[in-house]
Amino acid sequence: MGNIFSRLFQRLFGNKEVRVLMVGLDNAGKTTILYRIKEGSMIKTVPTIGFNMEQIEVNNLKMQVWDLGGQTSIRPYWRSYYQKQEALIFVVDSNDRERFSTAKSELLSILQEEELKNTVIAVFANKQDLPEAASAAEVSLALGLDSIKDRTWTIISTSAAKGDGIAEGFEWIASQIKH
Ligand code: G3D
Ligand code: MG
Repeated sequence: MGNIFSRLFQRLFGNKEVRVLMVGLDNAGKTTILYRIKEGSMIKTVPTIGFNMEQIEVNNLKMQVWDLGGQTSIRPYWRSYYQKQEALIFVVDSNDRERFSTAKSELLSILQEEELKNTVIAVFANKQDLPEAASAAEVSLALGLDSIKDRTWTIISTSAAKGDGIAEGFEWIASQIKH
């Protein structure tokens, strides 16, 4: 176990790839998105304990995508991954209106992290395949994205279940990082 982790960290620190940090409340769809972009197919996910990482290439840009577990108990550990992240993906379950305000607080606290202040932000309004899902515009309003003035951000409609929007989201990130 420790060995796997130390090899991962070696790879992390010895690597010149761009780092993308994916966060959001539990059940938003982070792990599904990660495997969707990696494999192009949906896999059965388990709640993330700790983290998952996948290396992908988008428009000739190599990325390490980190999926950090969303459980409240491990959120304090997110901070260890913040350094040297170039992009942030914030995943929202668009069908979970009851937790939009919790998601908003979470996003606001992440935005205040000093180590993350230079990241571009892509909000994924996920689970758009569900009939009652809030639109990206509604999610944007609920999260108060318009009040983010000092960062480059976008919101993208995604369905990790169907694969919609995921590639577009990562392509937006790649284009922003190349600028
Ligand atoms: P997390 O890593 O953010 O905690 P997961 O979230 O990727 O584990 O996904 C949580 C649940 O939501 C999973 O369902 C997963 O299949 C589902 N899910 C993820 N993305 C979508 C989506 O775009 N549409 C729909 N309809 N479901 C999605 P289970 O049932 O395995 O818990
Ligand atoms: Mg997960």
